[in-house]
Amino acid sequence: MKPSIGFIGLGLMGKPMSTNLLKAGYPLTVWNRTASRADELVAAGAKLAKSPREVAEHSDFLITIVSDPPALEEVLWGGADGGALAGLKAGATYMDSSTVSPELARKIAAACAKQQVRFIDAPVTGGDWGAKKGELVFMMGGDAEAIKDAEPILGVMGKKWFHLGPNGAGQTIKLAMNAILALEVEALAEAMALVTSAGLSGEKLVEVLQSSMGRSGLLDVKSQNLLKNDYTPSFPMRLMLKDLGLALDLAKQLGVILPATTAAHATYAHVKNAAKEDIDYSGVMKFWKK
Ligand code: NA7
Repeated sequence: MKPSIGFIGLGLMGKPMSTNLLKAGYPLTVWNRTASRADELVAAGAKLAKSPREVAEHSDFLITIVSDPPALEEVLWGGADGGALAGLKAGATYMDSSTVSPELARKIAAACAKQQVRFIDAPVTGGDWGAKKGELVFMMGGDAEAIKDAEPILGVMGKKWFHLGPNGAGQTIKLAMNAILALEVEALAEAMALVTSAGLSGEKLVEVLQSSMGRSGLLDVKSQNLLKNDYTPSFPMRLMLKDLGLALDLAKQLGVILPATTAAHATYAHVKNAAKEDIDYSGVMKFWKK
């Protein structure tokens, strides 16, 4: 029999991930702060819980994917009934796919160990597009056996997973990865500002880029946003800014200087603070558009 899955956080990423689990036949209990986001899943057969703790009580395997560290702490330890961790049974597995600090991942791991719960930090990459297609990539920290046992569930939501070390390792690699993505897109926006200011078209720059060693899957996708001035969120800028902040916090703890990430953080923060709506992080191009 398939294990019962609990899912907390039905945002841009969580909704398609949980939908895929339901389609694959897993008994699913869900909770989201804004309850209406669960409507379609409930109509398709998921159970709606009244609190994160109630989700955990019904789960052999719990998954969370919420915005940031404060949101995750609220879900795990907050609320009138004490939060999700208090509801987890001994022998259960808990996997967090939010992007948070490695420090928080280790704090959760310690709390889970006291309850004989196996904890995996497993942030993802692939955007909402990868989530919908079940083609996410998981970066994982934790116990090898827990990860091995999770493979059938991972296979429903993703196409690849990497066991990177003990708890916190998944989050560390994810923060480094996102720093690269933010810097790549910021570099493209900067170069586009340069060529268009010189009277040349951005299309020409992209055409050359795509025939060069500088091309990348990411830039192939994001260059189209920049050319069309369309910043509909796939990975929202507010979350990329959060990740750059987490990467810089980690760098500070480790005594590593990240000059390019520091500069990119300031540019993204400037655009995010001026933006009136939720935009994709490729909207960093707005820095150069009045
Ligand atoms: P979204 O689409 O912004 O979704 C965020 C989710 O987190 C959504 O379900 C929110 O509930 C939930 N949330 C936010 N704050 C809280 C608090 N305080 N308590 C409970 N739940 C909360 O983000 P994505 O799905 O794109 O990304 C999720 C994570 O994956 C994030 O860490 C990324 O960096 C990677 P709401 O529906 O707003 O009530």
